[in-house]
Amino acid sequence: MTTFSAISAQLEGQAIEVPSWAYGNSGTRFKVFGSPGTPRTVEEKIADAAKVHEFTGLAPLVSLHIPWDQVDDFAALRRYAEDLGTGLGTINSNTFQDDDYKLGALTHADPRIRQKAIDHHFACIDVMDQTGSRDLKVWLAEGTNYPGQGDIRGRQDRLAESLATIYDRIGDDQRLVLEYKFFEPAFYHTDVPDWGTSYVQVNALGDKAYVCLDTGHHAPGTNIEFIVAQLLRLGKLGSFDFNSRFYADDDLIVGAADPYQLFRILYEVIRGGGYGPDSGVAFMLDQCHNIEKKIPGQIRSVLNVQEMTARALLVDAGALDKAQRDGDVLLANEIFMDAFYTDVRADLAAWREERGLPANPLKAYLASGYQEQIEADRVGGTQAGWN
Ligand code: PSV
Ligand code: MN
Repeated sequence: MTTFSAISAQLEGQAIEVPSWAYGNSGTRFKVFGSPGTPRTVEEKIADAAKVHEFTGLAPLVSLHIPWDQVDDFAALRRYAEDLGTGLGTINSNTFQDDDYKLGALTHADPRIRQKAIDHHFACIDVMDQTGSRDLKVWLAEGTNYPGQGDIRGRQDRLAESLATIYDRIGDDQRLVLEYKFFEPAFYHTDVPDWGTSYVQVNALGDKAYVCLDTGHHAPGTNIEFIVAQLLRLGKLGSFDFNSRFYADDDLIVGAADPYQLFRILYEVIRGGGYGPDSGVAFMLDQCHNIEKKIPGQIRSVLNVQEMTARALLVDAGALDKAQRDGDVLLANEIFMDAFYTDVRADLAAWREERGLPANPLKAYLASGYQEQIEADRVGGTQAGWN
């Protein structure tokens, strides 16, 4: 099997974007729990995100959601983030919290509402110009609840037209990534339910449009690594939203529900050329921490991705290829499982120390006093959440 020292250089430069909304309060449709120390402002969210990077060296960018993270001066926000040792990453549009969008946004039958949604995306591109962000991530809460409610075909056509209008505004160094989700909030049909639909739509747009794969947005049992392999093969895997699901879009800590699935996904990423300095794939978390502390939750998440990346890099590609060609089913599977079962935690701890990072980032964060400090300082104001 490949040794850790043979792959350790490949762990250099790994970057996992963290979502600003992970630091705010969130919950289920039953209850949103507040928690001491929760940020009240975008700046406080960024300060918390910067801690994740400080202790792990893995999270150099914070992804923003507009309008949740709307500020008057995004250039100043960028400087603020950079002063804290982090940066601003993907900009997420939001067309799912306005009454006008009840029956759709980019797919709506009413041209006024479609234009309003397009204008929102133009505003997001203006933000990107100031933050220096590369990616505009579009997730649409659009679809219908009842058969006959909407014209499924017409909605696809309107979606294509709206996306093309937005895409025309995307700058030369920018990209549009279209996220899919198989259900929720619409339950009968969803306008971008799967990777195929996202692929068809972005392929029609051009070279600067890609698919975003959110790991929580598939039916149970879906072979997500197959989708990864296919999209990389097609040159259209733009980004990941990492999280874990047990039942639906649970948005739990990545690698918590099924570390082996995360390993398999990362193996296909590496196999398909999606990992490393030349890859255009953006790795992002899209998670919420409803009951656990948020900053430690994010630290645990990026460490889970790092750990499974290291294990996936350990797969002996040459030996695996030979076993596959020889038709040696059991040996091929054993080579794969050997890497998955390898405990890399001690090696990663040493690897971090060599780079001036704490061997155990979670423990170091908890001992740093930052959590106690924000819990004492952040009194009053309105805690951030999905608003
Ligand atoms: C939708 O479920 C989603 O995955 C999209 O990425 C949204 O932008 C995000 O969640 C909001 O948390
Ligand atoms: Mn997502």
